[in-house]
Amino acid sequence: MLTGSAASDTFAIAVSTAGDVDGDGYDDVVVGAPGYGSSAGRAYLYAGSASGLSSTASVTLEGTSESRLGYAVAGAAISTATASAT
Ligand SMILES: [Ca+2]
Repeated sequence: MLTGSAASDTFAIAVSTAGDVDGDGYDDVVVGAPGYGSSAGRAYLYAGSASGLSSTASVTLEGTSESRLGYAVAGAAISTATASAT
């Protein structure tokens, strides 16, 4: 089970398959939590595997104040984010 860091995060208001971002052959999932940190927002990438989805985010992106990052997420967005995080 995946959970946000606080009730006000609105964790998982947006969830999308991200495709196979890390290229290991298993589809990964991106989850938005736009309410995180006084509406700065966060987006999390969870890696898929043979045993299922990881319960720990492999990538966490955080928005700036009031930006509500993660209000909507899609595979293309997290692919760009991953490229800048590596
Ligand atoms: Ca993958």
